[in-house]
Amino acid sequence: MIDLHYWPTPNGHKITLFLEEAGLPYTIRPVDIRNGGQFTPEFLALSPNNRMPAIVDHAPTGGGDPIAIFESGAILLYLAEKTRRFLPADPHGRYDAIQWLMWQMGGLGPMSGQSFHFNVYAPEKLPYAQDRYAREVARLYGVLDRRLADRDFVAGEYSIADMASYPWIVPHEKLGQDLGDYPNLRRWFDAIAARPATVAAYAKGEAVSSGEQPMTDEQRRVLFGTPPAQ
Ligand SMILES: N[C@@H](CCC(=O)N[C@@H](CS)C(=O)NCC(=O)O)C(=O)O
Repeated sequence: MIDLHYWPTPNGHKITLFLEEAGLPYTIRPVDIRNGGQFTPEFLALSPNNRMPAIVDHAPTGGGDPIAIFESGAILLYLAEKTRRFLPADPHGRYDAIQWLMWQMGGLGPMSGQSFHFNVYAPEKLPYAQDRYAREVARLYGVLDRRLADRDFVAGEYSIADMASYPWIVPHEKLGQDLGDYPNLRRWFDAIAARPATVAAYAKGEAVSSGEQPMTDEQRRVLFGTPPAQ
């Protein structure tokens, strides 16, 4: 019913987390971003920003033609509205979840992505960039830790706000962050990691691409340099 255009990165994991929790049938269509899968005309027709994830729902809510959606936050909202799950119905809870989803999309995700890049991928070590993003990620971890001080999940019940943030906390060690400094975040992280749907979602990712092999020069050019002509 749903095609998921996907590669096992944090933004990709967000969507498998939802689909596994909801038990929706889906087919993974791998987009190998190291080898240019995001630049094919077929994928760009779905996701003009040449970034995965994207979905095509062949049986959209209300019927009609298949619907294609890119941007992981928009996909999570769509799936939550389609299934009426993982997004509270009352306005207070609903906008709690939505504002923390936006917080992840605009803050935790991009800052962690830059921190990862300068810690792991950058061919030269740039202490200014590493420190700048490490400090910002630490600040965001602190925000999330305080939010979780008096509730199990970001918006009370487990929601799309948690599914959006969790995959970006997974690489905390590579970002030089210590969850021991954030006890509420640590408890939340361990609780989500133990959910059967989380285990299943990450196993799906392993089946698509196992682990991080060193990137070739050509793969670095594709992912971080000049893209092929579109
Ligand atoms: N804001 C986008 C970001 C998606 C994104 O950055 N995807 C990365 C992998 S995590 C990607 O497809 N990269 C391909 C490229 O940089 O060419 C979302 O949340 O969906």
